[in-house]
Amino acid sequence: MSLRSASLLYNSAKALRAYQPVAVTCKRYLGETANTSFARGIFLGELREEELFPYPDVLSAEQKETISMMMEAGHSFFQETNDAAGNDSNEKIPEEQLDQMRALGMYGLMVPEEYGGVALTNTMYAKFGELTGEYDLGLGIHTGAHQSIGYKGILLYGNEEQKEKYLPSLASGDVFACFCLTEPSSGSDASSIKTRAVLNEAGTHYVMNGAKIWISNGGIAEIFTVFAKTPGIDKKTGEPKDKITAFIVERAFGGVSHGPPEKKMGIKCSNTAEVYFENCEIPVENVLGEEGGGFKVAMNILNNGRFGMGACLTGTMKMLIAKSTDHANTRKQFVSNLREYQGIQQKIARMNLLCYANESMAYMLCGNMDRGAPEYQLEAAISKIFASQAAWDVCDETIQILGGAGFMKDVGIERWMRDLRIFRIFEGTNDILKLFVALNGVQDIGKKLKSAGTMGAMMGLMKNKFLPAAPLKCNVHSDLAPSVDMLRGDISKFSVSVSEQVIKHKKNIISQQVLLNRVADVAILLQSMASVISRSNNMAEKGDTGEIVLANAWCAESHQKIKILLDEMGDSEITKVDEAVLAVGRMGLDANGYLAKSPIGC
Ligand code: MYA
Repeated sequence: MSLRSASLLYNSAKALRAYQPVAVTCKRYLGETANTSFARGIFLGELREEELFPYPDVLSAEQKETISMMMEAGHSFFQETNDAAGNDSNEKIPEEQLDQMRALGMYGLMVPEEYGGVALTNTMYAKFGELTGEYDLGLGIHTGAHQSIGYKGILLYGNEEQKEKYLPSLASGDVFACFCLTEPSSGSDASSIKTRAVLNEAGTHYVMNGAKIWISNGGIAEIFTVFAKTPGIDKKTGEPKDKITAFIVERAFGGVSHGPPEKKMGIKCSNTAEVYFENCEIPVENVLGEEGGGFKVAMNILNNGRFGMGACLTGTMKMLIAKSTDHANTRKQFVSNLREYQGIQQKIARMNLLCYANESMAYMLCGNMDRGAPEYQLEAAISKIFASQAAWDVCDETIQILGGAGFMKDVGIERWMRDLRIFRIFEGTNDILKLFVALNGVQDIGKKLKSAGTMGAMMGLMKNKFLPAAPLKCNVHSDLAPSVDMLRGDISKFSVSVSEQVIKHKKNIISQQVLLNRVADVAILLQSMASVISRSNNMAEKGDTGEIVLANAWCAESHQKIKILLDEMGDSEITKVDEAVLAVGRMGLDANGYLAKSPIGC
């Protein structure tokens, strides 16, 4: 790492202190507390354009300059010092390199200046996160597990004493943090954790016992954000009932130990380990947030951190696209370079569109967080689902375009594929997050239908069936009009179709996972259409209409997919097909493996 780069980053951190971080306010959010989310609006047939326009442009000129300098320093670090392939094969980041990262301020990117951090906004952090995505996902998980979730709880919920005590050493990277939620019997079902903490008789300490698994940084952390059950009383029944509480636990408290580093498919240089708590005594002042309020603390840390994945994987996708175009532009097969063939052009188009939609959603999310959006949990889940799937698809196509070369270890794409696989699983599996998105929307529809009464609801649905969501009040570039019309029409049809399913299935809709997956898929596509329209319009307003072609292509393709998904939702023939497929699944489970006999009789 060159000193030049290091000083650049120091200077940029200094420059940043000259002005307010998150200086952006957005009037429309002031005083509002609930349900201002665009994604929630679409379930109700509303196109909440005040949540959509203008596309967040939240960085001041100085902040843009600062982040550019930091990116330059970061590129130098990754190109000159970091050895991603070496980190992968050694399953470790060398100590000297960790020191360089400390010196660069990479462990305290969003920590306020008074606690020794670089005080980046969400959007600035996202942009810097693109770098780790471009160069080394394993290293990104090490730093991300530390600051995106490891000590995020202290930033979001910590009181002044907790912040003063813990943030400086975490921001400097002198000590590492981790996020301890998952347990052997509690993965997606996060509220079923068994780790328990009980107040001692003196009322001074909680005594914690339990085990956590697959904890990123678990073997190297000194500070643990731990979720454990604590005894409480059910407010409704007055009966005893355990509730989840969040704790800041220091390894130094004693009674904390960890297992060996897990052997993993990818992100190998990041440490993953089991963590055990055995009569670990935690002072009462180390409760994070309210006693019994830990589930919401956990969920909100995850919500708050999820934009990082969308940003980070934007960096990955851009890098993979560049490798693909480079190969397609230079590799000759048959009569011409690969670039001349439609099959390749289609792949390059799809990769670009996926990256564009992902980037648009990720920066819409963190930009809205920066301007004070009170609610973004669905957008965060959607961004995480989309980013992890899109990056996987882009990587898969990169390997396909490179052909045999893509499969060779030395060419280096296989590492990306191994690293990317976990992104669809951790930070909430895409499967569980899809259900989360769909069920939240369905719940809102249920409430609306209830308040309208059955007759009123039916009449409303009949009326809305043929009406697109209201025309936009704000001016959108005329070339985007077809996309806006598709979005308006699709939101309306989506809301009506899901409402019909809510009426049909009533409470039983919770178990209709095939249906709910379709609902989530449409919601994700609608969020992506809205984001690319807003972003390309923002560029057009600045005189650059070049991205409209991307937005229109994405919207046209998404519109086609939505049409199919909505048709499937209401079609009784498709329902029969679904049932037949599910029956095969159940038979497979009963057979405990493959169902059929050998076709050759042996
Ligand atoms: S960490 C492990 C990640 N684990 C998970 O994500 C667990 C997934 N499970 C869940 O999220 C929950 O259990 C689900 C709910 C969603 C299934 N926001 O009855 P409920 C409220 C706000 O539905 P359940 C890892 O992998 C809900 O409204 N509130 O609950 C690290 C309700 O409230 P109320 C929420 O059925 C990997 C209450 O909770 C949310 O039990 C390392 C109960 O709800 C929410 N989201 O299950 C990654 N959900 O009672 C490194 C629920 O008031 C990262 N609620 O009605 C690095 C990234 C790279 C960045 C790099 C940049 C540099």
